[in-house]
Amino acid sequence: MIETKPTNCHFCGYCCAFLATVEDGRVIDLKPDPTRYPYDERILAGCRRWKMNLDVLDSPRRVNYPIRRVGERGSGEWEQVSWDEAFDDIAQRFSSLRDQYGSGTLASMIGGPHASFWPLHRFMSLYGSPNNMGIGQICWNPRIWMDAISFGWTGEANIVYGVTDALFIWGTNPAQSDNSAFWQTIRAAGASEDMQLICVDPRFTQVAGCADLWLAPRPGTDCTLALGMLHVIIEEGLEDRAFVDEWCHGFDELAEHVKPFTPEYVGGFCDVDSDDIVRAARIFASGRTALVSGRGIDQVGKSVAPTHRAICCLRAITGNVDRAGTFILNEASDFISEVEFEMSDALTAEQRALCLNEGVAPLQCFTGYDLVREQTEKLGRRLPMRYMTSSSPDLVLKAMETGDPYRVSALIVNATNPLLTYADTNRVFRALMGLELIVVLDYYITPTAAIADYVLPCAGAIERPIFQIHGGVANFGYGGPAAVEPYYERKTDYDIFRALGERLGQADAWPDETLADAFATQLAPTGWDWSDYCLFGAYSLPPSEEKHLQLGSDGKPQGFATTTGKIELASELLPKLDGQRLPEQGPFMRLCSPELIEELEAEGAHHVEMLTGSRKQPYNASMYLENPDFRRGTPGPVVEMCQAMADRLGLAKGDTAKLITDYGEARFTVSIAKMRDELINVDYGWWHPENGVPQAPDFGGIWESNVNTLTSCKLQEHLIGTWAYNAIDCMIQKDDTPLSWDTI
Ligand SMILES: Nc1nc2c(c(=O)[nH]1)N[C@H]1C(S)=C(S)[C@@H](COP(=O)(O)OP(=O)(O)OC[C@H]3O[C@@H](n4cnc5c(=O)[nH]c(N)nc54)[C@H](O)[C@@H]3O)O[C@H]1N2
Ligand SMILES: Nc1nc2c(c(=O)[nH]1)N[C@H]1C(S)=C(S)[C@@H](COP(=O)(O)OP(=O)(O)OC[C@H]3O[C@@H](n4cnc5c(=O)[nH]c(N)nc54)[C@H](O)[C@@H]3O)O[C@H]1N2
Ligand code: SF4
Ligand SMILES: [Mo]
Repeated sequence: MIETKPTNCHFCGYCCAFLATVEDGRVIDLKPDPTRYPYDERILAGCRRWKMNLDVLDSPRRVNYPIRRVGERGSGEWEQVSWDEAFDDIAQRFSSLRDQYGSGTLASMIGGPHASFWPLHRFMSLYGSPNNMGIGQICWNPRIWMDAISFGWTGEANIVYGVTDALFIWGTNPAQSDNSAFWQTIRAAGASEDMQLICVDPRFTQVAGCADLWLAPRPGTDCTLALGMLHVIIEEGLEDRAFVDEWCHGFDELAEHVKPFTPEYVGGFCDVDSDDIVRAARIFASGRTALVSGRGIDQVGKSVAPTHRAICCLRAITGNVDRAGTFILNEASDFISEVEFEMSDALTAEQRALCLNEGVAPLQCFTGYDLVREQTEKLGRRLPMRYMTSSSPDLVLKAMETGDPYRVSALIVNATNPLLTYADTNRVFRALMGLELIVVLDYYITPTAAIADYVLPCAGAIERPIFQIHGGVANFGYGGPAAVEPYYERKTDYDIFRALGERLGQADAWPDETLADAFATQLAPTGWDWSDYCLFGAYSLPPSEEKHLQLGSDGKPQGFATTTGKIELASELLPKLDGQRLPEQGPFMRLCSPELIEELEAEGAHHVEMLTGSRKQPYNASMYLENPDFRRGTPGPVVEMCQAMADRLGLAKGDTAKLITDYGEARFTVSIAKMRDELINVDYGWWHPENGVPQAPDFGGIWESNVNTLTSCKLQEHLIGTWAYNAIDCMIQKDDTPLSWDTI
């Protein structure tokens, strides 16, 4: 029988609506569905991935049955086992390890937003372990934390034609990371007379190419740049006086704080023309301004939190908060929030105390969470807890390596490939190789799965329903149903954690039999039925403005959910956590010791500044590299630099360059790009999925051009515990050994 079923792609966060033609439980055709959200012709026109869906559904690389290691860890010897056997054995071992070492002994690793992570979090909360290692600390949390501390909650840029006067794209490159609808919006802004487009990026990105003003600061100096803009705005009296007087706390302190940040000083420190700083500041303050930031400022180490705080201050003193066309604070979700679904409150005080970040990263732990919660709850909101308390990999790896302060012996790896994407591959590899039990949930035997004890095959898009809620910090969710039952014996992540949970005495906490049932439960408070919702594809309400003016039960404007009820330019909360009231630039993370620099300079190497992982279509981190069409266009990983720098270093396009830090080395093909001088930009995520199942000794080629062999997760910033992937350094030298990428 042939049927047409609605479903969604999930090769990126858009989760575009599709119609699947299904014959006997198999998808035989897939096309965009213009009747449901999310559908946007511009998205599909810009997207090269969606056509892969059919291939990925039945790729010969997919794991279709649970498999268990039989040989040495990493030897590539596996046996197929039944689900019951896998669940029984894993649950029993998790249980005895907990008896032996305590409930903190199980850790988890998660990655980008490929799946709903709350089933994992629920399982871990009920198991009693706070030890989730998330990517969030360097990807999402810094902005969410600093927004919540400054404004009482977080929000989104609200870009509206005819309303927004200026759009700042700061440390993000949607042309490659989001190369569809949002990128089209930016291009249109660049072309429009009515909206000024300002790009802040050390590289001349496609966004820079269509911007009215491009600022290319020295990496990691953005906090100072923002303080310089605040200086100009305040010196020139461009602030929104009425808004500042009524709704901002600590303006005079801020004014005093930014006095030294003259355009001349800031221009020198950031290596930006001081006139451009003045221009950017005037544009920011001249009307309705929206700002979108990204990885470029989330991954610079010590200055991450202050950079976000300084941007909050820019928005606040110019009145660009909760007004159309600027930055709109999100509403609490009408559906059941992520935080309730992940059941973090199930952790006892004793289990919370196992959180390794306590006292080390005082915001990104339960102490910090509770302080912020006290504020956000004034207006009935709560941040997701497990993301915001997830532990620093530095500390969890240390507990794996040394048993200090207790032994972390087991690991769940859910939808991530940490041997490529976590910092310091050598260290991650060593720590994981020493564990007693590793369970990986993935579609494929990735290099990380290759060193697991169990690989559990997951159902992906098309085979599972989706309700994408972005951590539940907004009243917005979208997605749709599965078109087919999972192929072979694959299971959804939800089914896997429910089955494990049931075996560990958690049955009562998993009342919903399927993921679709759980989504129906989650959506129920909105009055929507899951199947009706699936016909439409989104739950959202139009954003409302100036919510601080809405009257509370006491008849007074509700204000902002902060200690003072106002936007806190000077934070009353951060000093309680040993943080600063006002944003201050921090030092840069260094990966090369003076000894390494001296030794390699003597051999002709050069010490340079480095960015890593700048996004490039059509790949995503360590995924989609096996697609032959993609590889024809982008055959291998590159290190980019400007022509002048290549000339100075005696390098030419196509040469091989070896990069070295204290942590390791990796080799890349040289490519020339327009960007700041004295700076290299290095690809990330590269391995050889096309070479068959990864196993020892090369694990799919992860020791050749894996930029994370150079990086470090050592704690940099002492609020959130961020580390750095940008604004770091490395040694570079020419290398004559051919790269394996050249041969495909
Ligand atoms: N040097 C450097 N390192 C970085 C970054 C950088 O810029 N530079 N960026 C960092 C950032 S921001 C991020 S988010 C991370 C990304 O890091 P990861 O999320 O680890 O990267 P991916 O390669 O996307 O790995 C996703 C894995 O999940 C699997 N997968 C996909 N969907 C599902 C699913 O639904 N269920 C399950 N169980 N598995 C699934 C895929 O097959 C793949 O193996 O990398 C971080 N690391
Ligand atoms: N194709 C593709 N798309 C992706 C992903 C992917 O792996 N591939 N990953 C997804 C994920 S997990 C994420 S988090 C998002 C990230 O999406 P984005 O935040 O847009 O990340 P990038 O595209 O790397 O853009 C970061 C920009 O910051 C600049 N930058 C680096 N250092 C600095 C600095 O110190 N200051 C300033 N001002 N700029 C700096 C870089 O040059 C780069 O252009 O992308 C998502 N989309
Ligand atoms: S990859 Fe992203 S943009 Fe492309 S179809 Fe899939 S969900 Fe949409
Ligand atoms: Mo990310």
